[in-house]
Amino acid sequence: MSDITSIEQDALAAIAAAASLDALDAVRVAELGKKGRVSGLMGTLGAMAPEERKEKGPALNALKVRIEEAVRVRKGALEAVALEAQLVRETVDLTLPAAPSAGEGALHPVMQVFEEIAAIFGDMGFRVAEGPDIEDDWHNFTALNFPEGHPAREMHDTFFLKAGDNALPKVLRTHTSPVQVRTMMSEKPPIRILIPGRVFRNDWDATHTPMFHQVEGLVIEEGIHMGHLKGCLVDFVKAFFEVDNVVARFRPHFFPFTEPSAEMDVQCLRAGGVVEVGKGTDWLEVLGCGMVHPNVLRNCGLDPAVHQGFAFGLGVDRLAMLKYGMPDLRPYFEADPQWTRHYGFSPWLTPSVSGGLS
Ligand code: 2NM
Repeated sequence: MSDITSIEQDALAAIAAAASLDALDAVRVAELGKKGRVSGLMGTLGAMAPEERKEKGPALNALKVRIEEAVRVRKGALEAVALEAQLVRETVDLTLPAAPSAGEGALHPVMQVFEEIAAIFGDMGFRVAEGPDIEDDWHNFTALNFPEGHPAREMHDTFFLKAGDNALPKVLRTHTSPVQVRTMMSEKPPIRILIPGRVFRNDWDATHTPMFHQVEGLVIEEGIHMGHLKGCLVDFVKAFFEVDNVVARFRPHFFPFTEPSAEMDVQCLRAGGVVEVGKGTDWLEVLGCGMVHPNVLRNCGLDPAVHQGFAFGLGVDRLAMLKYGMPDLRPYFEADPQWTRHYGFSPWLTPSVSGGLS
């Protein structure tokens, strides 16, 4: 019996002292392994008298079970410690500044202006909607009240895609308005959406690129009128140019999809190639707008006697040029890192009306 007691005390002390999983396994092998001490005692059972075996057999078995259990508990504790150490070792400090090599990227001014405009209209309850770059003729023109064969379709310098067999011809969208059409057809008013996106027109000179960026907006509700349009857009230019005293004027214009239609100018000062809004006596054209044409409402399944709306559209590339003093449009699409470093924005700073736009 004293063998059993001393082996047990010994083994439990060694198990408690094992500082690693390897050390613990060595103890386990020394006690319970084929050549271990407990196994050695088990081997002596065969030579014992039956009465002695009856007594020692169960006692030895119980010893084996207790040592096994002690090993299992110690193993769990050592594994927990190892896991804790690994978690500490592999911690990533998200508050550390990015490595210098990661600082090279910058947000393109067009993306910055997209974010600024979305922040302003987001505060007014608009949500962003998007749609495909490749559109069909119906969503890009017909639904928007461009008559078949009307010169306005050519005015847009449309890129027409080859029609497949039995397919209607597709176009690269010339404006983001087909997204408004899709939204009016799939959702019920009230609708307040802002549509940023790429648009395509076959035009290429110092101030035009065949791909450029637009933001359009649409509000559809009962009882919407020109007063809502005016209030909304004047608030927008104040927030966008970060000035309180903007003088705006609405010049009559023509768009097939709105009636009446207008272009909005803001008063500005032009000096030394820079434009300052809120000063001076010059005028700067900012956007096009109007009340959604009854034909467009009908084409989209709405009843003009019930629902009215206003819409607007602006060119983001040009507005970015004006706001951030970039003299030329062409470097926008040349991916020159020196230009991007100079004119780009930190991707970590999200524009907001309350926290500051730029
Ligand atoms: C502009 C100017 C004026 C416009 C109209 C619509 C729709 F779908 F509601 F008819 N979407 N966008 C619109 C109106 C766009 O861009 C210069």
